[in-house]
Amino acid sequence: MSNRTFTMIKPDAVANGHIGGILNMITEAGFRIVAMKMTRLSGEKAGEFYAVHKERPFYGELVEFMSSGHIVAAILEKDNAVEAFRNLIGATNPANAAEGTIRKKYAESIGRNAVHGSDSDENAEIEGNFFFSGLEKF
Ligand code: DAT
Ligand code: MG
Repeated sequence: MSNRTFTMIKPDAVANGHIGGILNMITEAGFRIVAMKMTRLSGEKAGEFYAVHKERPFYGELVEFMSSGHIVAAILEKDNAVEAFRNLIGATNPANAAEGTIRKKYAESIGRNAVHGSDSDENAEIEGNFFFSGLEKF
């Protein structure tokens, strides 16, 4: 088990002014921010990032949404980071997200759900490398 994961604050949460609130929940939960940047994905880049979902019915909507505005990408560090961060963000659908989770507090819907969190150590590495060079993540 690795001690790093990757997150994005999604366009809905950025547009609604929740960057500060979400970063506060992340640091209060004991994660160290290793690397962070605010940027915007083109449709092509969003499609590449979510390529694993390309056969799913919501793929087009997902790519359009994720390229609709700015995002904040970050690499986070904590013991058992992937699982600990998935617990902090809560269920994909905010209607099912537990009290105290980021999605319970900030997500608008299953599609506009405020944050991304990697689902495995392997994907955390791949996704972190998608946004950050080696020099940016020490
Ligand atoms: P998660 O982000 O919790 O890992 P996922 O990997 O299954 O969820 O899906 C990636 C994103 O795709 C998710 O955060 C929001 C969107 N999505 C998933 N299921 C959806 C659905 N049924 N309708 C619309 N968007 C959906
Ligand atoms: Mg996922």
